[in-house]
Amino acid sequence: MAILLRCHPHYTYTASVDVCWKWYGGSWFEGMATCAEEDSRLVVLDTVDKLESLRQAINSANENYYYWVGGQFVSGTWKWLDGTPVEMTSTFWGPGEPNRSPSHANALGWNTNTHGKFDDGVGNSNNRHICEKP
Ligand SMILES: [Ca+2]
Repeated sequence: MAILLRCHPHYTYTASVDVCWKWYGGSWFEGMATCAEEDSRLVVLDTVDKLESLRQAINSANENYYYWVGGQFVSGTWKWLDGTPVEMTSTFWGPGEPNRSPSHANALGWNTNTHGKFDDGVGNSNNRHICEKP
């Protein structure tokens, strides 16, 4: 009998939101490439449930860090990779964010070290990034 696995063996499964995910090190741009190589994408944290469930999983694993996620500042607005808008509320963004500092801070970061919410940053800086596999 075949055994079906929900996730690729190297990915973590967070059942509450049915997400397979894994972090790697590198820039936002490297994250785009790394995830694509694995037929995944930079994670889209577009619901409170997904944000909170993954934050708790990362916190439980003692892997709090500044992570790149799948959003960017395009044509004057913050968008997820699927083109939907990033909700511009304090539910998703840390205090004072996005501050576009420096002005080319066009990549969406997620600071699980501090407020557990979004913080824009410069995409070529090395942090961690999270891929999610559909
Ligand atoms: Ca910022």
